[in-house]
Amino acid sequence: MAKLTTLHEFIMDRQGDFPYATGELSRLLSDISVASKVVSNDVRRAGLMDDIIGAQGNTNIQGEEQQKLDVIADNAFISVFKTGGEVCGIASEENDDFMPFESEFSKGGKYVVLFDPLDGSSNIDVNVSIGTIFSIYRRVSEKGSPATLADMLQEGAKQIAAGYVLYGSSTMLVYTTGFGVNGFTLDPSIGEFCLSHPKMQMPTTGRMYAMNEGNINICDPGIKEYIETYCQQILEGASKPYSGRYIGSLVADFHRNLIKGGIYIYPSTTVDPDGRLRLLYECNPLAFIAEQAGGLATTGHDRVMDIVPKELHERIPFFIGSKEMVEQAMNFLK
Ligand code: AFP
Repeated sequence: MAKLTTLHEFIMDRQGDFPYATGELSRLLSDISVASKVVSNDVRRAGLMDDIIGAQGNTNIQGEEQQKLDVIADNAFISVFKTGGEVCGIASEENDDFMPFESEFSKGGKYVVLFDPLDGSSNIDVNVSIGTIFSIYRRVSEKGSPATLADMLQEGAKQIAAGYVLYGSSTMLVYTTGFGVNGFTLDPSIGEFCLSHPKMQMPTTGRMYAMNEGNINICDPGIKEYIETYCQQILEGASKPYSGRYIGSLVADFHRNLIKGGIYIYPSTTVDPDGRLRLLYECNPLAFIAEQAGGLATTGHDRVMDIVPKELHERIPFFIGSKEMVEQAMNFLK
């Protein structure tokens, strides 16, 4: 068997991509991998443990019912960020406000992390793939002081790194630091993420579309037209229409499209006029990965990573995936 490259080895080898690197980003990425192994372990045995599965009994700021695993995952990540020393504050989908870390040790950290600890958590009880999505920015506030809201509200184009962990048929960590996208599969026998998907590229087009089509009559009619014209017809040279594939876990739908080609659409609707997905925790990190892999992420009109965020839990309409497919869909909205 060929020697496997572990995530840790890979991160260390890549430190040279940043000429003045001090190793903090490398340590932060390693910390994320540690927390994700803890969460993966809990996800894998959720069905057996009453203290892991089911609703927590609270709703989060989004008005969504929090699952016990949402809270467990949130705490696992916050705990590694608080104790690592590289991060001066975080914002998470599960918390109303951002969290500046108060210790002297953390105040010296130069990064902030914004994350969705468990995306697709309504799928937990039915054993369908879920994931963690994260985004790392360099702080804009002065080092040595607590993190501020301005540290959190930066355009996606300023991300230093972004990634996700998919708790699927295997656990995978996929990330970028702006030098391409690489994917690592957790080998449970050695407890290490190992490089399994080097230099990931999203096909420029694909044959799968993901949308909650229950919303088809409450969104821009251009979307229905796009789906009827491109996705549900037998196009020239094809033997059948595209396949509709909607998991309801963005991270899982995105991962499939990253590998096989496809488009994910969550437009604004009359029920959610700003869309449903969160700019800071879901859209920006996946947009960074998509672009690094040759894909595209827009609101249907504008590039996601150019949006200047106005608030922490801001939502946007989201079109992400294979470049040609996203461009085609956008043409119907003009
Ligand atoms: P949850 O994390 O609250 O389950 O939300 C999942 C999500 O943000 C995204 O992962 C899904 O694609 C989308 O929402 C599902 O929304 P619908 O249930 O409206 O289709």
